[in-house]
Amino acid sequence: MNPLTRRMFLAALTGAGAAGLGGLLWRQSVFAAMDAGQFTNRLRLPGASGLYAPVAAKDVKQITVSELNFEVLPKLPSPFWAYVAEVGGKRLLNPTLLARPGDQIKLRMVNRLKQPTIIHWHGLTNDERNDGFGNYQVDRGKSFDYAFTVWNRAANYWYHPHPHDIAGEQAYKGLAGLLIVKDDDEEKLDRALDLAAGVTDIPLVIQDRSFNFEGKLEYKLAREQMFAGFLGEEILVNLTARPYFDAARRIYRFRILNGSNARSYRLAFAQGARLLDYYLIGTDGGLLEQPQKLREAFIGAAQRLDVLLDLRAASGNEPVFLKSLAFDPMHNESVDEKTGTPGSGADPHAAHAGGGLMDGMEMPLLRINIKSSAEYKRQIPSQLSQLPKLAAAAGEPRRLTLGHDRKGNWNINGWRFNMHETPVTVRRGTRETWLLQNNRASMPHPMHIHGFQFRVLERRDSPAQVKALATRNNGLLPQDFGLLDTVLVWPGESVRIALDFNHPFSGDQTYMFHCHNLEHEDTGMMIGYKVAD
Ligand SMILES: [Cu+2]
Repeated sequence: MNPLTRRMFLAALTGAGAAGLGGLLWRQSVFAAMDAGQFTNRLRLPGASGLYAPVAAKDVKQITVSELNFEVLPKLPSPFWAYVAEVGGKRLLNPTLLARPGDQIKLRMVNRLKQPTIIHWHGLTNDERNDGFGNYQVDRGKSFDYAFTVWNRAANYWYHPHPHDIAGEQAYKGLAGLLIVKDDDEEKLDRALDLAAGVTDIPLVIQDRSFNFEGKLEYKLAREQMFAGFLGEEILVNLTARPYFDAARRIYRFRILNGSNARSYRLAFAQGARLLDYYLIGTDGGLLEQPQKLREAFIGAAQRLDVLLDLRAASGNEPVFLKSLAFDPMHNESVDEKTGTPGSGADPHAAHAGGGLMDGMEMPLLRINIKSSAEYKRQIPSQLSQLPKLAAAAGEPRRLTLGHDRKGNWNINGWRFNMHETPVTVRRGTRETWLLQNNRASMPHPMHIHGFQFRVLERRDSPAQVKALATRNNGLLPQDFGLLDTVLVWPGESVRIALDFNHPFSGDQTYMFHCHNLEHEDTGMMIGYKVAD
């Protein structure tokens, strides 16, 4: 981090401590920087080798989980952990694995870290062994062989570490890659819009990070961050700080992954004060049936939003910024203060201020420069794909309440993670409705289920900033029309989801259901659940 940025950061923190003005100070600083054109680092894009390089997943025989050096900030090498694959004489870091439904993936993970690890294939339907979670982690120097079929539909999946208690640190230090499954619908869209991977069809991995004075990645959790989750002081896109991207006046597809440990974003494309329309075309589980026109959307940790941005709607050549709009992640706090917050360390307000750059602050993420270009006449198709029919279960839902104890330990129904227990059992082939209820005094929790994708049926008691984006009377957001593996549940909110526990694996299978705020996961906001055969 350059000294100017550090000063701005300190100013923001001091402001927060003195009068709660940190947000304002930080915002002013960032926008001053933005005006001065400080988005001067070219956005990293997947190339033929190196970071995010695309490769057919079935051609990858080995992924070595490695410690290496990587210039996250320009010319400042930092210790960095990466999934390394050698394919066709090329060395790939956190490769973008490409597959089609039905592909067989067989690869060996070799752990060269000095601690245990395991890879979780986020969003994919796998048997428990191939799903990859803490019970299957392997020690340093050991390896683990995966062999599975891609059962899921085309979508943007991803892979990341899932060891016990240390997933947050491992993901933070660099371990995360995309797994993109494509099918005929995807190719139809490519043709309709003349999209090309890495050029006009671009992954955007959003992650917040902090750096020490040497520009090295720093993961230090203050006590408040054990509670709130890690919040970094710089937002990186594709591991690029203050990135820019030169674009033509045409339609772009952005496959957005929130790869942050804990932070949520309220994503918008802005030209000056004007927000541009964009189109949500897909979610965690792939394409929606129809594009949904929006101006903003929330994305919680681990979620994916697949969007189209039509830069023909931008005026002049003023740059467009992808930014996160301001929001209040803990809108019930004021009520909380009257009743008194529970226990030391469990004060959401303290947690709120403890991070580097507060959650919910308005900030620019990526500058898009509009360059003159050849005429482009394509239009977004009105029909994209077909989703599996939504089949909800009858009867009472299974209730899962998100809260914390007096010591500030997050839990689900009062349960904290115990690797020897599976407090929930469901039967293979059955359908269930789960009611995810977040306590009033809480944080937004991005709840992730392993093994299955689900549909959202209803949102109740959503905060006003969320309700304002609802498009139907059961409170559903545009992204709730798609298949999801992670859903953001706001303080005080109740979200009903429909699950279909139908899968092709015989025998009992154990999976995880947890908060994807990785510090929450690591400190126990996770349960095992069993799919009984
Ligand atoms: Cu959480």
